[in-house]
Amino acid sequence: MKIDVLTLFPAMFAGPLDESIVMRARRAGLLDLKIHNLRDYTYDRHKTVDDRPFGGGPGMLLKPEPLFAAVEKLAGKDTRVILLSPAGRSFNQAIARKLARVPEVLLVSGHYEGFDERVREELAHDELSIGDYVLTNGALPAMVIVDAVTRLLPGALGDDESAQEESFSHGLLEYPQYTRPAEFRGKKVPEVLLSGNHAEIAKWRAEQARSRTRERRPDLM
Ligand code: 9D3
Repeated sequence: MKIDVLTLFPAMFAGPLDESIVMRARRAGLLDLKIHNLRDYTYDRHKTVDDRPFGGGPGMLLKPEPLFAAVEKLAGKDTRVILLSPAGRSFNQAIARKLARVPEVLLVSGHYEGFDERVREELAHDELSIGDYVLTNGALPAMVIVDAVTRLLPGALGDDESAQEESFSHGLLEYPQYTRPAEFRGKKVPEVLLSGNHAEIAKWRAEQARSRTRERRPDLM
């Protein structure tokens, strides 16, 4: 899979995507990730990326010309172009699974200035938010989406990680887990987990997952 990211803050991307499962996927050739600076697509002496909204009002808007130049350069005819903004539909695991099946994606990061509406109309196939809170720009959302999608690429997870993934894909929260020691600072591991009775353990875990989900995330049930 090829993912290109267009951003005004390319330096933010150094680090999070250079570690762990994402870096392993990149090294294995499963993910071809490239970060591009929107400012490289400006055409004036001052490298202007934004301007004031027609009709007045607070804030600035990203100008269409650099965005059009960048997207036309970076996106092929089969590239899925996705704007990142607080006004997008909410990213979730179902969207991550769909994106993991798209060969070429271009993530266009906004920031505290919206997009000129013509960018939405002419360039974007979709617009995503990562949740209902206000960030300073779309760089972290872009990294979140790259991370969530990359671990779903075939071969990205090791055998152990894949097996875990399967056993937790029941749509509930995880049951409580413990490792050694069996008693720590006076707190004992639930007896059933030490019993060796696998049917009882499975029953206990299922009940814990259910009650925990009912308590914390009834929306999932
Ligand atoms: C005046 C309206 N503001 C929206 C609440 C403007 C605005 C604030 C912050 C526009 C952009 C931003 C920067 N955030 C993103 O670009 C962004 C984002 C987010 O803030 N939260 C969750 N998901 C995303 S995806 C992109």
